[in-house]
Amino acid sequence: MTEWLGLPALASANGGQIDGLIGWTHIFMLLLFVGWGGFFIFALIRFRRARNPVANYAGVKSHASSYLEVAVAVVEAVLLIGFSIPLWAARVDRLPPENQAIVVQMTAEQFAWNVHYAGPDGVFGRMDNKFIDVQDNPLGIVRSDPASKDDVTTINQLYLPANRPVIVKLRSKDVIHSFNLPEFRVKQDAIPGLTIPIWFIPNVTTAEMRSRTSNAEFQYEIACAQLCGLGHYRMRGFVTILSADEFQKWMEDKLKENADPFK
Ligand SMILES: [Cu+2]
Repeated sequence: MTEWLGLPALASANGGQIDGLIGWTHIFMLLLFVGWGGFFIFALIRFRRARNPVANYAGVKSHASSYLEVAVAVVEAVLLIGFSIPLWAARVDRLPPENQAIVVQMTAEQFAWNVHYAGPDGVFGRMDNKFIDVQDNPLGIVRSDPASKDDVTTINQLYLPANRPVIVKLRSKDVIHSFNLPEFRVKQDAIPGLTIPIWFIPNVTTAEMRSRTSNAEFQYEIACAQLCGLGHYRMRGFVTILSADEFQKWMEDKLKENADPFK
């Protein structure tokens, strides 16, 4: 219904609502543009100098323009109160329960995305800045913490299962970045000092999207949507949506890799 907007292909269960809101906003704004534009042209002709050589000190008596303005305000209030605020509340306030979701910590830094999974125990290992090592431990995970033993980390590669809520806990190590997944209609700033949760339900696997777009190289991307420094242009990650089984397998492979001291 919103193809005319030319948005990227939709790949999340919740994105349709956002597209709908964007569509309605465009329609209302188009109506406003045409309405006010028409009124402007009417005023130019109606009050032209040739017809009104002397200024009219009494001015307009009719209340038509006041009613019009009230109507515009009502439409805008409906957009805001009827659509935007409930959608915002649903997307931001009501997170799905963590035990039914896959929870990922995403830490932005100049200029990469650090992805952190809790592993089978579901508990993230502690992090401490004094253990940060740019090469080996960019998140400063405390290796002596038993909860960190099965943690899985990747850089710029976010793997997720399809059709399950994903909660991303967004952090930043340095400046403000913005986590943008265009196909999932997700965009949230990462603010240093804050952990901001966002959630979405991806419902089209990478393989499905590849066949749908007949592009064998199709990749979902993570874009940084805030100019965050000189390397901003290369702050680009990838999202791979797998089926539940494939994701399970990927996670097991990662755990094996972690356990292998000669990796
Ligand atoms: Cu950035």
